[in-house]
Amino acid sequence: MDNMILQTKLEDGILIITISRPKAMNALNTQFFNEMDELITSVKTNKEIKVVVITGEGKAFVAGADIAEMVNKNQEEGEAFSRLGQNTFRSFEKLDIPVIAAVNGFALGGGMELTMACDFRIASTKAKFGQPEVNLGLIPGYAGTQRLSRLIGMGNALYLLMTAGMIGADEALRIGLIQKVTEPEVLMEEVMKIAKTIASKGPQAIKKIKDVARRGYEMSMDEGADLEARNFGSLFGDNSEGREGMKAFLEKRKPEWG
Ligand code: CO8
Repeated sequence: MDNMILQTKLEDGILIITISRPKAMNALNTQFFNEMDELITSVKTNKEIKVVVITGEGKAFVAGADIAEMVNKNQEEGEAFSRLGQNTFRSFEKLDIPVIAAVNGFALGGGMELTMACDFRIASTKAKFGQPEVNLGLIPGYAGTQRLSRLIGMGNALYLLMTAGMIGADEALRIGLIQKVTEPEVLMEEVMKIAKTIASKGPQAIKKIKDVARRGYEMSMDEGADLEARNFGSLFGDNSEGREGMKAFLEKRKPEWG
C-alpha cells in the first residue's frame, strides 16, 4: 500500500523492511510504531522468513523520533511515547531470527537506537550516527542509554551521548558500533550476501546462537555457560540438526536442514 511507512519484500527467505517516509527523513511517528508492531507479529508466525534486514529510503536510515509529533506532549504522554517505542524495539530485538540493520544514511537519535536493537549493523560510507537528543534538551527514550554502553563500552557511549556528535561509518566501525562499511551502491548487495550466508546455516543453531548469546549476556558466566551447555546438548537429539550437520560433513555432502 502506498501510504504504508513500512515496505516489505521477501527474497530467498530474507525479509527486507524499508522505512519509507523520506520527506521527513523517515522520522519515527505513531504510525511507524503501529505498523512495526503488526509486522513483528506477522514475522513471528511466518516460517519462511530466516533473516530480517531493515533499511531506510532516501538520504536517511531514520533521523530520530518525530520531533513535530513529540513537541506537544506533556510529561505523561512523553513517558508513554517512550515506553511504546521501547516495547516495540524490545520485541523487534527479541525476534528469534537474526535482524541486520543496513544503514544507508542518517541514523540519529531514535534511528541510531533502532540500529542498536538489531543484531548487527552494516553501513554505507554515507551513514552518519549520533545521539543528538541533548541538543533538544532530551535524552534517548528507546533504551539507547542502556544499549549503547553494552555495545561500545561506557566511555564511548557517554562521549557520544553527552557531546551529541555525529560520527561517520569509519569511526562507527572503529568503536565497534557497526561491523562493516560498504560503498553506498553495494550496501544492499553486501547485506543480502551476509543474510544469505546466515540463512544457509542450520536454522535451529542460528536461533540458539542469538538466544544463548543475548540471554547469557545478562547472566553470570556460570549461568550463561550452563545455558550454552543445555542448548548445545539439544542439538544432539535424534533427528536433530546437529546430527545431520555432523553426518553431512563426514559424508562430504551439504546438510539438509529439513
Ligand atoms: N522529526 C521530524 N521531522 C524531521 C526529523 C525528525 N527527527 N528529522 C528531519 N525531519 C524533517 C525536517 O523537519 C524537514 O522537514 P521539512 O522539509 O518539512 O522542513 C525534512 O525532514 C528534511 O530535513 P532537513 O531539511 O533538516 O534535511 P537536512 O539534510 O538539512 O538535515 C538532518 C538532515 C541532519 C538529519 C536534520 O534533519 C536533523 O538534524 N534532524 C533531526 C535529528 C534529531 O535531532 N534527531 C533526534 C530526534 S529526538 C529522538 O530521536 C529521541 C528518541 C527517543 C524518543 C523517545 C520517545 C519520547
